Amino acid sequence: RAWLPPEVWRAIGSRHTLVSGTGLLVDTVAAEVQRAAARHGGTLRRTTETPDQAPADLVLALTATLPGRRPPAAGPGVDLAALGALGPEGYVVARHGAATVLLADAPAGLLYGLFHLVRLGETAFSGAAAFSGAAAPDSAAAFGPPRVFRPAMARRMLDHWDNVDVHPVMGQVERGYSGGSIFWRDGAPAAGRSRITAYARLLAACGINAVSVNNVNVHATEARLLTDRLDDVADLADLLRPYGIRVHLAVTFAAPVVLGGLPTADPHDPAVRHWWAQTTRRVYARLPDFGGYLVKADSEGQPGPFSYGRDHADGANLLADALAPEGGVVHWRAFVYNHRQDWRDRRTDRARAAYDHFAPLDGRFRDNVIVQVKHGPVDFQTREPVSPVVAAMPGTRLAVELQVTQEYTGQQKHVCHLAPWWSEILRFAPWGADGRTVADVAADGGGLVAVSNVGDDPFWTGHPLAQANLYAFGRLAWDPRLDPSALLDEWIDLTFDPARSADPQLLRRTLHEIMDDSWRTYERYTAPLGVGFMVRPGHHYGPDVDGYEYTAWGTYHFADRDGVGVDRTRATGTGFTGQYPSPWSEVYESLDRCPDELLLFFHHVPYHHVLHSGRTVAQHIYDTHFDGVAEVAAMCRRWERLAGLVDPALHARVTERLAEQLRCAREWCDQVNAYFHRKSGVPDAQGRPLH
Ligand code: GCW
Repeated sequence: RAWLPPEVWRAIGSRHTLVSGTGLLVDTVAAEVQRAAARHGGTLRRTTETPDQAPADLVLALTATLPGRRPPAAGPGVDLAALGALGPEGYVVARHGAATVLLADAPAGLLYGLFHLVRLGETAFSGAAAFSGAAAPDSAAAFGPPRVFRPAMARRMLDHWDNVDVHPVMGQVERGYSGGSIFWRDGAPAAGRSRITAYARLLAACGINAVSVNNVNVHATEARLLTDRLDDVADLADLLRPYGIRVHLAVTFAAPVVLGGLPTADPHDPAVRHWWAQTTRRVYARLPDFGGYLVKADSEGQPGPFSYGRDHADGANLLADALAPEGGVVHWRAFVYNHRQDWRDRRTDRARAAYDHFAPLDGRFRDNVIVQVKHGPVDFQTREPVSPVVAAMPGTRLAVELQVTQEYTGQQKHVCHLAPWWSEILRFAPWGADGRTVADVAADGGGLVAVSNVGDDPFWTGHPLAQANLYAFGRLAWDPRLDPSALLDEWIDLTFDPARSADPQLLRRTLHEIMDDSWRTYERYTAPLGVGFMVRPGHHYGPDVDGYEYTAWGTYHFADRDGVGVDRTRATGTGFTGQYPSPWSEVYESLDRCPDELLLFFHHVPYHHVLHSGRTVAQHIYDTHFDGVAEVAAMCRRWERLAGLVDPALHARVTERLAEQLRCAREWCDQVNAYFHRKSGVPDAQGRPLH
């Protein structure tokens, strides 16, 4: 019940296909083709060496099997030499004589190329295919000269916040909205192994190649995955490997103490260094393709180097040194801030924390350390500026972390299609329009990472439409320039097989109408103008405007009778704007130039402040909240039109979730509007009820 149902393999499955090459992933490719052929009437021939000249509609070949790197069938040659090395995951697709040819230097390339052909469907064989990818400028071109596809990011990773045990407060999956873990059940590996294989296949089809299999908050049982429960991790790795996915593990910095019985975890202590080296050696002896460690240290109660008077470079390098001989990496999270802040203290600013801790360490991290930065400076809010850390560490490999799980964006009860938001983030140019983008920094560094939204729910993601977020994340990590709307089409094509629908246009149009703008709709009825939070403390679902206002978590809006927002300017506030390079440093500092949607993130303004839109802040709050609710009501009506056009169980599930979204959106609207009306006394220009 996700993308890649058997029907979407029709084009490939009805052809005569030749697969040549050896390797685990070539076996996977052949098995996929075989399964499709068995269903749709085609055939598969398999060779391990030079393909014969017998005719085929589709040739999938490792270049090593081609003498002189020339493709087998007759016709104009694909000049591979001119195309350059395809790399470990790249591939080339071409029409070649009467055949479609997919070539790769390495097995993973064949696998990703195969899924590319699935996306193309019949057009892959028509001779007039737009085979250049969803957003490439020439995507309308005919199936022209051979083109090479290579991922922008070498590592495209999902972090599961899954616990082996059920945590008393967080449940099994921390911030999981799709049931229990697909990896773990009742304290042991989950029995549904075929489900894990199915998951690996879904991930490979959107380009993901690495998974961290346990929560970054590492509790007692999960800590042991590193040592005496390593076999459980190796079992998972066996299931994920055939689809090119490497396993990573979240580890606790206190492991030498809690697992090794040492008196300290001090990174400078020789016994501690020895323990990590030994332990890591044992991990690789059992699991030679292990990816590496993921660490949340000195954050929200997790142990870290600060306890020993050391900094995060000392901590990260300790693990990096243990991993280096084995070829592993450590993903070291930059999500470090004081979660025991005094709300009365107006000078401490959580937004500053990651930069303040990490920017001074630039240049001190080993090559196999990847500092993993949340995309925004605070915490996965619906709207935040890009984290200034992205532009502050030129001598460090950075990975950018997104949140596919919808902790702050409706918890998979609300439709909130996040690809447009991620696309904005990835295209953002921290040094100004002509400079490198966030995507460039991630591509040159540690890649793109996201927190997974998957669980043991029959639809995988609780809300069936939330699958599109997972799909889009993988595709954007492969190519950050892809157009979000085109990606939605890809997902629709691969999931609903609209060609076979009774009304393909209605299906596609309705899904676009509901999903394209749904992130902005969500933004309209929740916290305004980038101020963030206003969610119910703890579980973070639904409105509570002052819920965090007098807590220790550092997430405040400072609304009073005159105005609202956080003054983060250098002139009068926390100085956070100074963490950005020019021009953003000046743009965000300036009340006039700051973009409306981030105004309250950077400035505290009176309710009568006039936005670029021409409306006052108070009127903007009222209008957007009413609009947001109306848009959700429209989503509900539109979805009704799809009854009978999609699987009835899926239709029912979405209907039920939309009803909850509408209820919750009204609640948000009424609470936020009532709150600001009561604080400010400003009436609504349109006289609507503000309660
Ligand atoms: O947003 C917060 C979440 C925590 C999470 C933390 C993090 C895993 O509320 O549940 O802990 O972020 O990213 O580490």
